[in-house]
Amino acid sequence: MKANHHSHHALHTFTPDPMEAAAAPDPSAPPAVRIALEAKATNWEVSPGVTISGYGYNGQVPGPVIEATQGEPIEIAFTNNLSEPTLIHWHGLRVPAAMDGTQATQRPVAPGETFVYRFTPPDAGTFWYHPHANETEQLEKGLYGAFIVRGADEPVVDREQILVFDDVDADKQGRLSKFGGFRERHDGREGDIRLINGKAEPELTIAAGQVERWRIINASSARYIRLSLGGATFRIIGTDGGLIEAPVEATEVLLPTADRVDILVGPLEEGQTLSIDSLRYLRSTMKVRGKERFGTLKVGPAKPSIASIPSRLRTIEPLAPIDATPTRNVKFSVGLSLRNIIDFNVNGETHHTDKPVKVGELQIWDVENASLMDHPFHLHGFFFQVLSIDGKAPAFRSWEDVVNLPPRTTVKIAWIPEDRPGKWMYHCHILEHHEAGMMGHFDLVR
Ligand SMILES: [Cu+2]
Repeated sequence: MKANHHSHHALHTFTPDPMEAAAAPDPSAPPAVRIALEAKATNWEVSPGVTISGYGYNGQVPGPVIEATQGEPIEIAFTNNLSEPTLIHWHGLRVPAAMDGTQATQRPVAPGETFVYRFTPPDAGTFWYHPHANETEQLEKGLYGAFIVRGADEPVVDREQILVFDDVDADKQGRLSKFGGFRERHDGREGDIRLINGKAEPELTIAAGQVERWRIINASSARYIRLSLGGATFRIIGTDGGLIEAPVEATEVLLPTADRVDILVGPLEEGQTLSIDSLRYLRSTMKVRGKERFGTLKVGPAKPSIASIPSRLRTIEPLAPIDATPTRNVKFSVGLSLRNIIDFNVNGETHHTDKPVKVGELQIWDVENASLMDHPFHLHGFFFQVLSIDGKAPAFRSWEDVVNLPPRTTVKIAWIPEDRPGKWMYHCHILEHHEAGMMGHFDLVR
């Protein structure tokens, strides 16, 4: 069927935005991939006998993996069968503003309503989707899923695994702890049930001698994953915005909340058992966490390998020199207040309204963390390059939509606002900090 023969307009219950015309499929484009997604109450078994009464997309946690092809239109008919409003943000995808799925760009989808998201993913990479309404509760209850976009020229591996990390704060029966205590508002919500793909500390397998691509997503509300595979060396090949220029060997990698990384695992030797851990990471929380296990990797009998990893994966042209003069300063801070006890601010205010950005004008932002805690900075809808962290270049060049802001540190980023005008935002991706106001809105104007 041709893309212009869609009959899905009848499902459109949201008053069309003028922006939406820009998002309509090109009639000459190939047929869209069509997906139906439903949010509903879901009983989610994290381990035998421990079931969380939460939410799921299509009755599962994580939601179904959405697979798309770079440059091919996709259409997602989303139905809300929860008892509360929700909407879906396509995290990391460079979509038109009207499709970004925030309350700045659309009215939340009310219970019983359907909204059709349409866009064409321009980049190959590992992305994810999650609500952008009452998100502290909706994500914790299980609303999140992987969104994979495949390019034409990907490294050849023996097998791919998608690993979505999360943690849940619930008791031994799976009853979710009460939301919103002081520690939770300060630290963000962390839990002692540690999950990969919705299961507590699962056992994964790999064949000896083979090389797998693991696409890893940190979907937790607040927890930082300092990933280690029992000290084994792996190769980083991609970050938020797809492949990096060349594989980078590592024994650990830090994923703040919402971050992604693609790694090559293997070749390993038969009989090895590796612990999939998050190493001790201090981000100035009230509760300190040491090394904790998320899963186990068992190496099975050897199988032949067809893996072929080029030494050069991609070219990423630098957008600006390391010492480029900032065009804007964005300051994250935490302060005490009479009203909220603790305020999470951007440029001195909660839910900051920032100056407009003009299409095509190179943005150089000094993003300063003036507080004593880490915050993961997330920019909606655009990739940026990290030019420097307190004046020092990062270990390798990459495209990102999340970068950690360590305490008392300034991260200089560069990005190009392409011609996708509308309402955009950036925020701390510790969900409780975002909810408390650590965010900025801005208009992208022509
Ligand atoms: Cu934060």
